[in-house]
Amino acid sequence: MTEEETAAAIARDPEHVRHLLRQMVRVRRFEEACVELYSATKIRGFLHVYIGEEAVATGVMSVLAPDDAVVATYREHGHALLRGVSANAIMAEMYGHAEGCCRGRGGSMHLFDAATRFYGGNAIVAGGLPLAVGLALADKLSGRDRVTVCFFGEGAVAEGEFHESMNLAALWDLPVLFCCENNLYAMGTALERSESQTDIALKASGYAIAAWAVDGMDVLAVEEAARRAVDAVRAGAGPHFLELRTYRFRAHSMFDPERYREKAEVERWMERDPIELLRAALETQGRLSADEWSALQHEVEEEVQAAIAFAEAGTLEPVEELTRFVYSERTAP
Ligand SMILES: Cc1ncc(C[n+]2csc(CCOP(=O)(O)OP(=O)(O)O)c2C)c(N)n1
Ligand SMILES: [Mg+2]
Repeated sequence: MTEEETAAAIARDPEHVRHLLRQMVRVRRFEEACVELYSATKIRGFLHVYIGEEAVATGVMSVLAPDDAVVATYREHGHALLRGVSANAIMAEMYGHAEGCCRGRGGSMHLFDAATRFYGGNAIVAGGLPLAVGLALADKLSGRDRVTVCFFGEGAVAEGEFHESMNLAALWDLPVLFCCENNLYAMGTALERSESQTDIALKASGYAIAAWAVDGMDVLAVEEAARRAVDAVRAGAGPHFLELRTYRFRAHSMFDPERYREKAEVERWMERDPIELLRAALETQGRLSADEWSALQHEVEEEVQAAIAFAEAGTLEPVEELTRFVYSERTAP
């Protein structure tokens, strides 16, 4: 967005824009704490953080209705939090504790919550796409007025599932919004080293899906694009596709020495930190005082610390229960 457009959006509803800032800070602080807890071996297994990409999930999630469905990847702690899964239930899940949103069976990569229609947490690259298409197909066949939003990385476009999902969503005219989080890298592979066509929105257009690219570091631009797309999907205009251009500031996971990109590149992107951009814009417009900013940070910190305390006080499932909820308890007649 231009400076004028940003100023106009802030003037229209400063309270809402502060809310978006708070949401991004919640995701950032929650994950910074996860990184510390991982180093302290409180959280085990894999951990992929979304730091730098917060504007994407925040802007999109802001325009969804409670009844809509969300499908995400293994980089999904923020998506779960923004969808309304409590920080307590997520942190306890990260600890593998029974009080977690999947009773400790999912962990970082498989957060799931039926109550908020949050369908994961999917560790398989592109694995969420056919799931989203199926959810949207079910809604269409049942005549339900709901939208399914599917987040996935640009690495997913190299998978057959991506192409099959695009084709069927378009062919069957399904109420699904695809959100490609294009952070330019799939683990250590740069997009231009794996794809002959790096314009991802164009790939979706090739399947006759309305698609466009958005500045994924600008939460107001993301929200505006998402509103336009979700409104169209809800109105029956078929699947839509957003390519959200973003960047992860941290390594792919906790096991990544980052030998595939230059520090200078990371630093250049960090100059467009989505949180700093919005905070600066609010301050320039006189809509965020120093006191309001520190109160916001303090409240977020309290939420995160309470979640850690909740997870610390959690319990492990008894060994006898380990296969419960993993396989169906119903036996064939
Ligand atoms: C089908 C499949 N192949 C390989 C992997 C290993 N893997 C995990 S993450 C990843 C990179 C995915 O990159 P992208 O889709 O761009 O998402 P990002 O991590 O950048 O958010 C790969 C190859 C996997 N999980 N699933
Ligand atoms: Mg990527």
